[in-house]
Amino acid sequence: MNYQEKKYKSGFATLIGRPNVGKSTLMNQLIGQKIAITSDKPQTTRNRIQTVYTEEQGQIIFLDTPGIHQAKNKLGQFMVNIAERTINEVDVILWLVEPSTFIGAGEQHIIEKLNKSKTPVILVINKIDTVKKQEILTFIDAYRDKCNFAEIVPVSALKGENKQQLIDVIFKYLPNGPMYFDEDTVTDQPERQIVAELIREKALRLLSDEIPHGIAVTIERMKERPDGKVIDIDATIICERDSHKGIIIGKQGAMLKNIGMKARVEIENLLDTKVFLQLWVKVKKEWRDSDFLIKNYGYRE
Ligand code: GDP
Ligand code: K
Ligand code: MG
Repeated sequence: MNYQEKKYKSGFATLIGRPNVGKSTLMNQLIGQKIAITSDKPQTTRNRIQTVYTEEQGQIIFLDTPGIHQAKNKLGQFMVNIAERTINEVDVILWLVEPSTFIGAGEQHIIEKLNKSKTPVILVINKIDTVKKQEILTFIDAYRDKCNFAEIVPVSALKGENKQQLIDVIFKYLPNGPMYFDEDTVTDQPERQIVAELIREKALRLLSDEIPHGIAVTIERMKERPDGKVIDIDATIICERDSHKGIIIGKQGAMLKNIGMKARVEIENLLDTKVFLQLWVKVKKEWRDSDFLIKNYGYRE
């Protein structure tokens, strides 16, 4: 196909914003598939995750990043670096904000970064399902002058409200270009990585607040049985303290069993086959301050 003649458009769009504003939820909604895990805990997303949206008018490659926040350790610094670096590498930036007129230090920090960059910025006011319709204009007014926004689009990532409108707006800022990926490609994340992430998501969602920041998940084995009907998966949840290990396992193993059950359902969906999942828990003190262990647990740039 000659893409110049056909006016095919393609390019990169990055999602940025404070932790928990709904970046991963929005990306999953836009591509129509759950690739990035989500939860109500900050620092759920640790890697840069690339997904591909393909339709007749073109192809959008989305980059979901960890939120921009104050780093407290090496893992945190690694995450912030990823988020900040992508700003200048893409064709368009989607800056997600909460539906609020309050612009705090976190937003101010992002505004400074954006004003230094030449990339067009679409302000996405997310979670509009939580506010009254007539309030939306006041949020737009609060933000309008903060940056030279290319567009402002209110959406609900959770409900999919204004999804197509946002897609069309993104295409306006993409150059003519080739189809970079074939239409079956959805993500650059290896299956093993998504499986590990789905387990981490269930742990994040089920455990109390202080533990989730300190966990990682590794896959030791992922193997199809000879009959081709079941995949056996052995995975380990890494935590930082002995006391955390006890909580993750739970009374008579109840918590670990629940994490495993919920993760298995989604892994079976992803792999489209039956899964036998076995989970272990291991303590590695202060792994988040070790470059070696951060890499070892799958966080690579
Ligand atoms: P991220 O840290 O920016 O990637 O945020 P997540 O995608 O992990 O979402 C954080 C929390 O906000 C989750 O509990 C989501 O279910 C919730 N959330 C995301 N988008 C919406 C939305 O449009 N409406 C509502 N009500 N909740 C949302
Ligand atoms: K989150
Ligand atoms: Mg996220």
